[in-house]
Amino acid sequence: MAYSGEVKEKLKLYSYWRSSCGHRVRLALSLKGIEYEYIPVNLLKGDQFNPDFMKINPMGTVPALVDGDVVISDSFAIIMYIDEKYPEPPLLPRDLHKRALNYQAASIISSGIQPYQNLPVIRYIEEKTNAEEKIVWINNVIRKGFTALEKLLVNCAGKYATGDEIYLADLFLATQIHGAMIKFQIDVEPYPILAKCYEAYNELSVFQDAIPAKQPDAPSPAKLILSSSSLHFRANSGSEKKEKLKLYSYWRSSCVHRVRIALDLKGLEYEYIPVNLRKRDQLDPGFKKINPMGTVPALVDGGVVISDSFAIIMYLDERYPEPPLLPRDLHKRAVNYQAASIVLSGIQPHQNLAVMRLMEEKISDEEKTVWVSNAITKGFTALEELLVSSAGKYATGDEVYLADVFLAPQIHTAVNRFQINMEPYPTLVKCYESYNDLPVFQNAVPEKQPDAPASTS
Ligand SMILES: N[C@@H](CCC(=O)N[C@@H](CS)C(=O)NCC(=O)O)C(=O)O
Repeated sequence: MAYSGEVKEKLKLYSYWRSSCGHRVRLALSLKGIEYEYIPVNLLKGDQFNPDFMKINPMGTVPALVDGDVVISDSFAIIMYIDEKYPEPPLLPRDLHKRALNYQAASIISSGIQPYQNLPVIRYIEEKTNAEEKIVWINNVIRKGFTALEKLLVNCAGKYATGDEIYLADLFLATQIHGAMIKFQIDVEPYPILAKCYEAYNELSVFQDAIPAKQPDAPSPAKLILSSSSLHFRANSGSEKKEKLKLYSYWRSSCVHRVRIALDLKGLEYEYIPVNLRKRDQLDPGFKKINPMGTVPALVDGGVVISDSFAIIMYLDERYPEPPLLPRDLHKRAVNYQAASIVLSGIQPHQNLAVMRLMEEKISDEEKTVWVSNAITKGFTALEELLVSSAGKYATGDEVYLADVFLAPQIHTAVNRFQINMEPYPTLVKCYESYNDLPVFQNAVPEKQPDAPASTS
């Protein structure tokens, strides 16, 4: 496959008509007015495992984007890259709190819903249980996510998710709602804010054109006459407050582990508030007011409440810019986003406590172990390939960046909790050794947290 060449070559998007992740990227490209070549990858026929495609995306998933010499996979990473390379119109508002809400909504979908409704996962559930259980599973996952999104957006939605302009959250929301309704027949009536946003999206030609049924590889593309409509983008400003940070944490959670590293790298002090996941404190109504997804971490910074490690870390990096967690170089930034997102949405959702409990109950303890180890192996193989050419002492060179903040906890968990053999991943091992030399990383490990059982320290 020829994907390197002139810098000004037309962008290439590897996509599958039905993929909600590809759908997000199509929207981003169209909103930016960027033309691209659409290259279909038929997921049903297994084209994603073709060795040529695996060279482009070692995770074997769509979307993947080729922009001259830059090859990026993972919709989150691609969209962030597009927004940084082609800044107009912006996909993130200026106001830091509103930006964080956008990151959070996007991440609820990319790591809290989509990984669980992904084709291999639902095929597996059906195979190991039955078609009925599969439906229950999909319904639960989507309803949990939609309930959290509805609560998250209640105070900020306007015509769209975070006001009257289209931003990142809308790209993720539009595609997730579309998939839920069309693919899984989910009724959105219980989610009036989401339903209202969805109606607003459907009035815009950019959204109308990006739907799965209109893609060149869709089985019978519906040809509609489109009306053009104009979009208005405005940056927002807001006030910020300075108060002591509060981190809701559980010692063993790899998601909070990432945030502790980020806080320590920034030299920020914080109050540690334990949420005992084993005792199901995360489902307590009081905590669910802080994070409607019922997961840790959650961060409170004065009047700003954010959940989801990715959203929190992006917020911290924007609010407290030194030292930066993202390099200046756009390609290197994209590699950081991609590595973080492989961990965030490609690995961690599959080793999450709630999922493992469910697997134990519905399938078996043994299958659960195989499941987790497959997810980690697949992710680590992709990370190894992604980072082999960029790594120095750390994942993308000799400075610690976002990728490292996600990598260190994931490797720590894999080694200490799931006994994964790291021999096939020499780049990851080298990075892990470098992290272990740094006090910031040493102090953030689960075993050193105030709520860790005494036996682990
Ligand atoms: N994408 C979210 C995932 C959060 C998440 O799944 N957290 C886990 C701990 S690592 C949790 O709280 N699990 C409890 C549960 O699912 O009940 C993030 O990065 O914050």
